Amino acid sequence: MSLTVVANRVPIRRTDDGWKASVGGLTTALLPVLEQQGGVWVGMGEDAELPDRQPYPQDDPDFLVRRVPLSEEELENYYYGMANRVLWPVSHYLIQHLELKNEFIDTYRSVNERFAQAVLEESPDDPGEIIWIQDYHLMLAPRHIREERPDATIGHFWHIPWPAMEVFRILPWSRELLRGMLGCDLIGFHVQEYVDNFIESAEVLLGAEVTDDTVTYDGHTTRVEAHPIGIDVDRFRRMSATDEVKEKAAKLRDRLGTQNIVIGIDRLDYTKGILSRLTAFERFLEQNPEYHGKVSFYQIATPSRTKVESYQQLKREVDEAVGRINGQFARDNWVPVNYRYRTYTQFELCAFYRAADAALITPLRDGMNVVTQEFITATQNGALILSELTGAAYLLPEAIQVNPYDQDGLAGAIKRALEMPDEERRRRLTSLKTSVDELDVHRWAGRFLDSFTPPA
Ligand code: GDG
Repeated sequence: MSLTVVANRVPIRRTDDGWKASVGGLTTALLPVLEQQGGVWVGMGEDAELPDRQPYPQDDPDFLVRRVPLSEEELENYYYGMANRVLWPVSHYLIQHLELKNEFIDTYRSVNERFAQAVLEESPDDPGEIIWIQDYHLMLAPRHIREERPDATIGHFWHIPWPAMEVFRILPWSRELLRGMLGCDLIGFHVQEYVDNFIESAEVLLGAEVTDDTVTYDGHTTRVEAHPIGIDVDRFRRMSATDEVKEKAAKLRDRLGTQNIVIGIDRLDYTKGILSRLTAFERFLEQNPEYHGKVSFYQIATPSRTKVESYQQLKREVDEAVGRINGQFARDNWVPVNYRYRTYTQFELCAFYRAADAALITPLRDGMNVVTQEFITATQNGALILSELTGAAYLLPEAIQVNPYDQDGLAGAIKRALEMPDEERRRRLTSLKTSVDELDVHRWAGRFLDSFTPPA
């Protein structure tokens, strides 16, 4: 058996030292499988100079990288349009950011067809071959592949929430998109809530025949299962125990100079709840003057989708909120909110995780949220405040769970985290670490792939 992975992005990038595998959960999980079994990874080509076909590693190739070259206009409509301005906001229930344009879906259709074509060209037509498609960029590709290759084994993993049927049906193309997905044999989501929402969408919108874990439509049955994703636990554990990370963490604590540090780490995205987190921290400071000068909030926001207007506006609003809070509360040597709009290395992120007394992870919606798992793995005694509207919340009951829209609740949770008795902190963290170990991303990939052949 070999594997064909199909994802929006290819798993390698050019560095000063030549081509390297990118760092990220998906790549970490799937490259070892490709290295062992061989296969191909199909992803978009954003740069016309790069070859369509690139064996990797160059010297002694394990697998093939196949690019689907996209023009700037295609990238604009398929990626920045349909993926980021339509499917992303709808799936996160944030429909005020939805922009429906015909050119988005038209290009999405043709790009999905081209991805399917590349799969058909590169993926061997063997009975043992598994074609594994990733995420919301590629909803229509499974059906195209199925039409050409009725016996293919096709899976899809959806990394974001699948919304309630009533929300998904807002999309004028909801039925077409569902039909596209139902070309698969197996569809994976992080948690049962999304599985149930998907099955209900297929039942109501397509009149498909369903059970608790299958959808039968047009003579083909698709299994739908929860497969929660994890992180590369060993890697994060090892990184956070290095002298480099320990020194960076100690320096950060010295520099901030407060007894308590609370951190937030996210892509700058309106789903992550950064603004409401900032106003909750402001409320915490208003309500708890005894903490003035004693707590620092450190928010890292990594630039993301900067071409999209909603993201530009969010950046302005976050800048403004940080200015307002610091303007009101900062004094002498104390800056209550430290805000960084930039990208860090994973080592640097580990130092932040290790330096923090508490992490404030409060998305308005999030498929899983793996920053949570990175923090749990790296911290030695930190407390976790986690939005109940994340996939992670289902798996981590020992976190302090909050409704991210409830400002008083969030402010109270910050106080509770900072004042949590040591014994309770330790007990919760031990249990959280056990859950995160269990979710490990290598196991996730193994479980998904094993699920194609369920025990008889
Ligand atoms: C989607 C779903 C689901 C962040 N800043 C930097 C940096 N990061 C890394 C984090 C973490 C990752 O990015 C973000 O992961 P999330 O899970 O928070 O979110 P999404 O990007 O929205 O991903 C999500 C995920 O897919 C997996 O299925 O959990 O729900 O939305 O790993 O560490 N990494 C580096 N520098 C940064 O500045 N190196």
